[in-house]
Amino acid sequence: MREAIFSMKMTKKLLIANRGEIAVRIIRTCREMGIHTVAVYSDVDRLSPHVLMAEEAYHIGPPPSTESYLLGEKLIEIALQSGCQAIHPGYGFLSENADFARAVMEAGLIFIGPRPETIELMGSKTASRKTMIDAGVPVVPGSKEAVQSLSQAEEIIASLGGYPILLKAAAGGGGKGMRVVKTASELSRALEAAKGEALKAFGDDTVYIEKFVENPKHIEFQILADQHGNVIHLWERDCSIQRRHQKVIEECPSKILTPEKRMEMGEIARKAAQACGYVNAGTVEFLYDSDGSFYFLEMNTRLQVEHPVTEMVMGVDLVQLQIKIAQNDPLPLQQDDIHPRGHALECRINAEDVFNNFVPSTGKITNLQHPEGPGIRVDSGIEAHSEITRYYDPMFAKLIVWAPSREDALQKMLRALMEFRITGVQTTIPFCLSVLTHPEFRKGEFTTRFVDLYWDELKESFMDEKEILDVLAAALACYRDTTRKFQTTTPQDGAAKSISPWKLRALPR
Ligand code: MV4
Repeated sequence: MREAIFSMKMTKKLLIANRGEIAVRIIRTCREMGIHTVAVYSDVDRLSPHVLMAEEAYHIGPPPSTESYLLGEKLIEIALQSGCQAIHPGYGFLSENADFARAVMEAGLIFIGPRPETIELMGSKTASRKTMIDAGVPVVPGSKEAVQSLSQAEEIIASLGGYPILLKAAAGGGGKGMRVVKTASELSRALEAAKGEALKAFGDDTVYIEKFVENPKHIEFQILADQHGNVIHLWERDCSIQRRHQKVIEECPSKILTPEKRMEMGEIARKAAQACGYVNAGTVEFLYDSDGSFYFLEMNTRLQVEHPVTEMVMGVDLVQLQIKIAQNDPLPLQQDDIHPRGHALECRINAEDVFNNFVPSTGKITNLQHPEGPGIRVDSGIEAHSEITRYYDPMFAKLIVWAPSREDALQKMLRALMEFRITGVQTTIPFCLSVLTHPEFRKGEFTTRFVDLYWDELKESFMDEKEILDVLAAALACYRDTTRKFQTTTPQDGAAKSISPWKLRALPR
């Protein structure tokens, strides 16, 4: 009887309002669930893997996302016309847009994510802080309301026990509109600057004050909540390794949490989800201070880039669970069913030139070989001959490894990164290698300041490779010159033979 009721709401066809690796990731689960997929694509994505893998695909517009992947109404129309029951937004683009979620529902479709009201509430830092305080979830000590004036700010700071403090945009997130203030003399200018930046970034100049936590770790808890009141957590991910507010390496579990602390934080994360009537998959972010205190930072109302490390250690498919929850199935797992096993690491692979200040690197992928073997997973949105353009996020793939222990996972990740062959664009693989081999990372003793703190050492380590690459490039240029000289008599033949693919394969990246 239960089966009969739930099968009425079975998702048979689903539109993926996204591109790249996450669109491919979602399509894979849909195939396993027998759900037909509808992809959408911009001009430059016409031949992308997510388009080739989906059962159907529709062109939506020119490359800029404002004219393609962000056109909510158009995506809804395509979903309706192609007979979809649901839309999966992935991450980024429209995934945390409450108006889009509402429009999807009003069109009679299922939005695979939380309720629009939850997205809205969590979009406001001041409103979400208030909700958490009322629910007994610890937040960083700070102002309850927006800061109205300099004198009011001074009062609040005095009540917090003084400096350092952090000014944050109420509409913010991702570090925009954030200003550290270390002394009273800086306050006035910092307040103006933070307001200006907030207005520019979010169209809202509301800022508030938090005590500045100087050496925190970024620990986040994965949440799953169904429409029947069941809320569970799937333990934590440590995402402290970031560069300019972009995560670089994530891991599960965190090296430093004790079983007691992990349990305590997990229960608080559940409480946080319950406090906002959370449904579907979500993430509760905490700042974790060196003394063991922790504070709610924000809740991400979407599937996250780093979700695979949780999948590997918990043995679950989060996309499958998202779809089941959205079609009103009860959670097939209870808290007691979650048994973490082993250790997982994820490296984000970006098309960026680490030897040139991480500028985006674009171009055609000429040669691509993924690492393989036990415990290795590559979630990629590209293939050989794909073109990486300047229009979208530079992250084109993720390398995830699983092993019984952190030490084994580290060794496996090093091996896998060195096995990764990609030519045509520069990638952040050398940077990942320098982080993974750093003694403080290996010890697990790192905070969100890791990259800044050890920048010189990290740079020296990956620049070493640059020298080798330069020597190899010079050698290759010489080799080409030499071969060309001998090919002047038969140019047609010579062009094809100028360098053996076997020799190319032997080159690092
Ligand atoms: C903080 C903080 C220290 N103290 N809040 C950065 C992005 C935004 N979501 C919150 N962030 C921070 N908030 C207080 N009161 C330090 C950071 C922070 C950070 C947080 C998580 C991961 C990486 C970070 C890098 C720099 C600063």
